[in-house]
Amino acid sequence: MKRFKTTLLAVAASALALAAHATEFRSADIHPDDYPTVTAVKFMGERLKQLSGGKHSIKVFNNSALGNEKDTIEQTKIGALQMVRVNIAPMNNICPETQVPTMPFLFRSVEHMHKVLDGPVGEDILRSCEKQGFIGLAFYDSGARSMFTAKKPVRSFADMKGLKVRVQQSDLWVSMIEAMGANATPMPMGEVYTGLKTGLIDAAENNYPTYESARAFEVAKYYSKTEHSMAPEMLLFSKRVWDKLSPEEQGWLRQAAKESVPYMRKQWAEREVKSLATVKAGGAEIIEIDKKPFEAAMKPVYDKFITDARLKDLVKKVQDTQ
Ligand code: GTR
Repeated sequence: MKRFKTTLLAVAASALALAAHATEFRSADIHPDDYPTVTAVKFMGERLKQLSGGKHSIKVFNNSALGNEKDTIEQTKIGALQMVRVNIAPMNNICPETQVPTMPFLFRSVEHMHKVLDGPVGEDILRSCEKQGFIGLAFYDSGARSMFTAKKPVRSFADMKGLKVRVQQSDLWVSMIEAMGANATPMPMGEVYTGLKTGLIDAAENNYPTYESARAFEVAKYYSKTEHSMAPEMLLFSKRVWDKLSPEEQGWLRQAAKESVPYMRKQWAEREVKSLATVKAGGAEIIEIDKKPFEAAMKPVYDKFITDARLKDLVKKVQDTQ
């Protein structure tokens, strides 16, 4: 009997030890269940489970369940949250190097963007957020962002004048919109639909999948293809939590994140096509627009934000990437 009890105790103790080490990392996202950023992090979680022999997994809290992007970035920094998927824009004020891939009209094509972000410049930018408390695990696609308006269509650069445009919470983004002659109002994505509907804002800008999934096309049916920025998405891990993990565990996380990138890109390409069809069927008017005056107006933005030698060098490296 005594021996049986001892064995039971030993089993219970080892189960407890296992439980203490098995971790379900929590990751935040603002998007709905079927959005490519959400499905990609779920895929990463599956790979992590396999690589760690069932020890680690990821639970995605999407639909802004844990707050807007700015809030969840803060939670990740203090380690209350282990991981977050956000656009690069709300990192602009925190980690200056993230301004580079956000810059207007910097990437010439999706291929150019992939080449830069998959190479040493991308690595450098991911690593640059470490001193601010974030381990940059990966970049995800976010297509090109364009302007959409509720009442009056933007058919030329001059039509931007005086428009109240919602922007992401980034000084660089405010400046970009002001350089277009409009007024910028920073606010979380979750407030855009109501803002457009009530007339608090006249316009916002985003890629097709978010224009579609946020139902913005229902309240702002003019989508003008300015394609002014290809600011990518970022996958960030809390450095506070990271530093407590073993090199082996860190390796699993890095590998699983890396493997989720091609998965995400495939989902993204498909979603862009699907979203465009959905918004068109929903009554959106897709407007072709001369992008040259927009591009020409961006010089003051570069002068204001790409100020030191390091940022200038990174921009040059992007431009020189063939
Ligand atoms: C989306 C992006 C989100 C968020 C949103 C926004 O394209 O995926 O992370 O940044 O835009 O405009 O706030």
